[in-house]
Amino acid sequence: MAANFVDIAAFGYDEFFAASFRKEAESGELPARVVGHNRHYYEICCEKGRVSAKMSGAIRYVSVLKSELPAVGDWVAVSIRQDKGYIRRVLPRKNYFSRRSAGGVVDEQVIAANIDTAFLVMALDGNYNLKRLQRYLSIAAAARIKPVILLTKSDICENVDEKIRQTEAISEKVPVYAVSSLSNESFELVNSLVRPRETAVFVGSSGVGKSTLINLLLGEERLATGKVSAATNKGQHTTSARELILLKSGGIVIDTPGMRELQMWQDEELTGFEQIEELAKMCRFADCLHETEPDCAVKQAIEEGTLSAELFEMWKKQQSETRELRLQKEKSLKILETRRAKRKRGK
Ligand SMILES: Nc1nc2c(ncn2[C@@H]2O[C@H](COP(=O)(O)OP(=O)(O)OP(=O)(O)O)[C@@H](O)[C@H]2O)c(=O)[nH]1
Ligand SMILES: [Mg+2]
Ligand SMILES: [Zn+2]
Repeated sequence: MAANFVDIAAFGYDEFFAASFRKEAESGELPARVVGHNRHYYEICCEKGRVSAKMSGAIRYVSVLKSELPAVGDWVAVSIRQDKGYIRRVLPRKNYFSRRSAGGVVDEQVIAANIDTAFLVMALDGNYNLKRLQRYLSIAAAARIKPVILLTKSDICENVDEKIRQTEAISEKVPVYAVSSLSNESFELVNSLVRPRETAVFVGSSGVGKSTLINLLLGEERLATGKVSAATNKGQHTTSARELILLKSGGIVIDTPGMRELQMWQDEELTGFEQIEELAKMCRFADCLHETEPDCAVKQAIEEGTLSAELFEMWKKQQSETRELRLQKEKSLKILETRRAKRKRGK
């Protein structure tokens, strides 16, 4: 354990977390931020430095949902004994980026907690896919996290401006930037988007250049970066765990492993479809499904070419996925609540 005193405010500790820490603090406990974890240990930073920590039995016992366990970016209360940390409690989160994790029971997996900016990273090669981006935008909106779209590998794309326009067309007011890890301007740009004591998470498919960008910000090859096999365009994930890193500029970034599939968990909110919502107000029927109803303003706009048919298809797909997810979630929560009740009764 590093002996020097660390100022945890540099990691983003503020009055919001301090207030909830004080409320239940027991003697000997310290506030700490989770900066990494693997199967067995968490890595945390507290005023005493960086420490390996384990979850206390109590947390494991009371946590029924995966999302109740500590995640990277969380503030936690720890007690430290012989240079080892024990995480006693997860402090309430300001927000978190999560996805649905499949298994026996549908559960929620927290990707990163307490985030100011989510960089939605998509490469300007075969990875470019507006449907996927739409999904990331919906997750960020539902989580109340400010998104910024980074289109990477601009150096190998021939129609960057066109791609920016297409992206802006589905993302409304969200800023869109094309970047290349080879360019100094991109460094300046991304660096300016991560302000001191603010936390930015990088999310996106494997191989889009998340770790390469973070290395650029760090000014060193600290994170491993990888090659995507051109033959399959699959490659293996280079980054295997989430990690929180303090930049020299004072900003805080979280690297995440590429996600193959991303499904929403938090209260679904469809964004980027404002145009459709506006049009729907002008349909003859308030509950118009925009299918075969007469005087449907949405269908009419598609015919007139003022609404993109593609955007409408995306909206329909997300609507039905949202409905299905809501049902599955209700079912899973019931199972999990039963489990929680049984534990409380000591079974
Ligand atoms: N041409 C070009 N290649 C890039 C750029 N950024 C990253 N790459 C390459 O893309 C590959 C993948 O980069 P990574 O940074 O490992 O991607 P990642 O998003 O961290 O991937 P995972 O860790 O698997 O999620 C590497 O071979 C990089 O050199 C870029 O701006 N331009
Ligand atoms: Mg990586
Ligand atoms: Zn309609």
